[in-house]
Amino acid sequence: MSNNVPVPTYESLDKIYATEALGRQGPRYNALVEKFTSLYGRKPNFIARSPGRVNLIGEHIDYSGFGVLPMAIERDVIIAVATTDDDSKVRIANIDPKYEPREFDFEGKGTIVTIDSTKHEWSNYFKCGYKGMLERAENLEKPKGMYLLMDGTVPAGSGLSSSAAVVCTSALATIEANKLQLTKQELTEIAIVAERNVGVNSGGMDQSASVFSEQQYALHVDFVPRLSTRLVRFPETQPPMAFVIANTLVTADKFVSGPRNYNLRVVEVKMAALFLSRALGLPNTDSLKEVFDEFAKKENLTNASELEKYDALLERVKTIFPKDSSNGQGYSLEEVSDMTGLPVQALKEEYMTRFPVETDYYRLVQRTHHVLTEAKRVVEFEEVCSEAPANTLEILGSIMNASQESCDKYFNCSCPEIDQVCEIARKNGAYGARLTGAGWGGCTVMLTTESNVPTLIEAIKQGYYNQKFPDLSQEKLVDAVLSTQPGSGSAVFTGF
Ligand code: NG1
Ligand code: MG
Repeated sequence: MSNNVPVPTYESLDKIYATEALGRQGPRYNALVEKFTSLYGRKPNFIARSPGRVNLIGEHIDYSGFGVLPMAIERDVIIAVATTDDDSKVRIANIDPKYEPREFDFEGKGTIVTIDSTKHEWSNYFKCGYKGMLERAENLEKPKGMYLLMDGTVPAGSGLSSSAAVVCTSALATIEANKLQLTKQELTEIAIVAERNVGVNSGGMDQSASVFSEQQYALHVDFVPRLSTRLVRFPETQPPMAFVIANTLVTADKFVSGPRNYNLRVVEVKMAALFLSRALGLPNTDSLKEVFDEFAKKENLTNASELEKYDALLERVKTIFPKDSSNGQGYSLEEVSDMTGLPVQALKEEYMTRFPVETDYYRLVQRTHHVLTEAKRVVEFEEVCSEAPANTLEILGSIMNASQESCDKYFNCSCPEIDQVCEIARKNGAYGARLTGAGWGGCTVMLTTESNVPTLIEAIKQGYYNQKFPDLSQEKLVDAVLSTQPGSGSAVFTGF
């Protein structure tokens, strides 16, 4: 990958407008404008765009407050928008007929719009961005009416963050339609909180990657003390490196299975932090990042390297957890209550009411181990990127493989199909292979060389798709394995 692109410093949305030519995406935009015009009998005023992302390293640690390293992909959501002063209605249609057109009204300043998170409904994701933005625009008496047509190319439920791409695009469309003054930082922070309205207690990695990414770079995202991002250069390797994404085509819908997987993990890591802050004599917190920071302070490690701090805490937590009564399956809620000093009822109210969970045991030891080692791997990965030693590909690959193993063993967010694709990849020239995104299905990301991309893709077709999905159409197959370049973030296109 070439890395001679200047580092842009966008500060406000005034500068978000895309200046680059649309290149090979041009025909898609033209088709969207044409369909829009025939559907609504008017031309769009602008098109808002936000991409999906692939996470290179740092899985399931954003909601504990640790930094992550995703990059945007070319797949995205684009929404053509026309505004009207005649009403404050929103009419939204989708190029894909499987998503039926919807219409809703602005319900006034307090409510903005009702989102029924018990229903799995595509327009809810649009409503999230719309609602989040208008909640912020306190001075706006009456928002514009909107006509919208959406086209998305991020496969849903695949760990490439189609959801955040929709929410960020809808937030951006609402900003542009109502001429709101906001920075990228504010747009992202609002989109993060707004997406929780669909019922998933998500972290902030996806929205940050979608908004802030730049072509040719990975994006380091920090959440503490507040959201901040920096671009990370890929090392120039010999032979040149490339990433390939392969979708297992097992859809893991967090909306449906959240109480047993994603939302449960969020609760488990918070419980672990509550226990550790108490057991280590630190200020009371439910964030593992805060435990990490406070522990370093208490142990006088402020001058130690990040890696040394992780090692010290990892060593300490090895012996700090009590034995569980379930023979290694995890702690019962009563045991968690004893460990954290919070009554069962308080735990339920604080952590399981808005986002319900379903489980008998909470696996705090395993989750803590994953989060701390994974956060350490993010630091290691970036160090290797900046130092670019001779064996860069081997080291980055082994970090990715260690991440996969930890996701599987300690965070239990892999699945047999992911394991299988990773194994095929490693046997066919991938230095590293791991799940990306939430897991339990969805996509894998693999590190290989540019020249090995065709061989790797062919091996996955033969060894995985042809075996598991023999009837898959050529079109779907092309869609399932993608070689991708780091893409650019959110933008608004005008001039139609
Ligand atoms: P996916 O499922 O890929 O959109 C989710 C979360 C992220 C992060 C990853 C795991 C949402 C919107 N995103 O990503 O914040 O926690 O899982 O690293 O839920
Ligand atoms: Mg998502």
